[in-house]
Amino acid sequence: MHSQNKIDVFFSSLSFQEDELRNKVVVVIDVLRATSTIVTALKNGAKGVIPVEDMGEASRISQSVDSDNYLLCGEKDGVKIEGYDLGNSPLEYTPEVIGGKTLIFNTTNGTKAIKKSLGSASIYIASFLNLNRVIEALRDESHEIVLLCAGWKGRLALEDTLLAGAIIHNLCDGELTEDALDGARVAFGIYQKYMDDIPSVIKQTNHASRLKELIGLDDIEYCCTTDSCDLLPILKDGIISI
Ligand code: 3SL
Repeated sequence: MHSQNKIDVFFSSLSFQEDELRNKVVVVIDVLRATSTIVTALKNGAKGVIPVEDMGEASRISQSVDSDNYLLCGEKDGVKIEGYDLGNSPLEYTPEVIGGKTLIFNTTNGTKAIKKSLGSASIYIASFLNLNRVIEALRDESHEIVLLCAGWKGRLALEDTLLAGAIIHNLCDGELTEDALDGARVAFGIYQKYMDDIPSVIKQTNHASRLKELIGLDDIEYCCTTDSCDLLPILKDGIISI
């Protein structure tokens, strides 16, 4: 089992400096919805996902590639960006639509968190959908681990904290040691409080309420499904793939 004092949790992309990630393995978490969408896209046959910082970077890349093989995807404040092929609903990313394509992916918080992790040793993409696979990969990890919750515009997001807590809870077999870091203790404690009722707690989070107004409940229910995707997306050379 990985030593718990080497696991930290950052609760938003604004709560750390890039150089704090050097030589660490970063697990990026954006349950609603960016990392759930990335995991789904790769499960359904996307060739790769290029995370971008903003609309400028997305349009620069899309202008330099063959449009038959690439799709421009993402959202701003939960809504598909005008002119993009797809938004950020994982349910849109079916094999028929994205099979064999490389996705240029631009989201409000999730892809920014990934981009901010570029100086780390490795970057893994986590969601409830691939929870078990992420845990397996971390069990033998020799680097220090940072669970990076994308949050929402610099604020904590409870659904991300719950997934960070679930990862820690599994890695330590339900027993946190006394020397665990503060971030790990907080995520672990919140997960322990709600662990028997994760989907209903997530449906009541701030971001779920925003999404419910915009698109209903389907995406939220889907993103709470545990272990439906047995894969570990990893970022290498600017592209996330499996
Ligand atoms: O912030 C993000 O990266 C998105 O996942 C937010 S949303 O769920 O598309 O609103």
